[in-house]
Amino acid sequence: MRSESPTPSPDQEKKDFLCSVREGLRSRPKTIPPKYFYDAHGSHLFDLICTTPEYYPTRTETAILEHHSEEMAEMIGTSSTLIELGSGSAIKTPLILRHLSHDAVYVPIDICEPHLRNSTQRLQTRFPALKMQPLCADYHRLPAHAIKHHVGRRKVVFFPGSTIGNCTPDEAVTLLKRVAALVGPGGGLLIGVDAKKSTETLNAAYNDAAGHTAAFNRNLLTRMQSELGAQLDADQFAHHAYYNEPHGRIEMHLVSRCKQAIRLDGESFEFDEGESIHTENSYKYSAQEFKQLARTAGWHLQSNWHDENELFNVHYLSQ
Ligand code: AVI
Repeated sequence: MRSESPTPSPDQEKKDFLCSVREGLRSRPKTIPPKYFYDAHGSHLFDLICTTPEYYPTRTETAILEHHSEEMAEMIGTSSTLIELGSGSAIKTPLILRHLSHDAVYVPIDICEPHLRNSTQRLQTRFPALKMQPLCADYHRLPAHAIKHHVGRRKVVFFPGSTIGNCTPDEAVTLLKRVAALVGPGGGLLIGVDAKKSTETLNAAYNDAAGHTAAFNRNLLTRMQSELGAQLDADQFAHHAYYNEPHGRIEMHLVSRCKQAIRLDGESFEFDEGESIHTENSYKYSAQEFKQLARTAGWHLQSNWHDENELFNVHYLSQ
């Protein structure tokens, strides 16, 4: 296992975080991009969310992969370079890796370095013959030439977990075009996409009884305090997540419980009682809607797998 490409320096990461938060709190409505959920603690909280009874996407997608991974690996090509975007704990990845041959290469890409290191080590122990080239990076900023040394090999991106749903549809098209440039002609994309379903099921999934999603959301405030020196009272912000049906998305917010201010880097950001920071969207797509979206980005649907209740889809796309 060797690590490619430089990790963004801690100074640069802090600057980016400060700029994004400052810009987001100046805008109306106030927003903070969801990528800042994923420091080591946030990544751990996300893993906990995935184990809750209410958060169906993880177990549903895992069951789909368990049943169909052999067929999926055949489509990927058993000697290909498999690139995983936002690999995180890479819990589902072994389901695919177990069918790849020894000359395949696995390239996990994640923004959280400790998470990337630990999960790659775990996978390397389990699949010692497989070449692994972890890359610590923000995949939204990845240039097309980021995956070097793979000339002549088929490249396929694995993007599970419906993370594409955290982009707006326009951003999703941009990202899908970027993925197309990354894998080049003949490349493929195996992607998990959460489907539209009842408001009740969706609202429960983002408001788990154990409170892991609330902690995940509020971790943003804790990060602002510890990393940026923001002065704020985290207890005075409430987790609020609901399905916005007209937009086909879950929205997550941090809602101010009172009139208050956050002080950050010499600036004061005022909040009215009930005013929110919009922290995440999670778009849901029917199989047909996603096929159409992917088409706009130049991808063609080759295969689709789903569970019997059609809660979740896994698509294989080619260019
Ligand atoms: C990573 N992403 C697909 C998750 C989702 O469902 O949108 C993030 C998440 N947010 C709250 N719970 C899970």
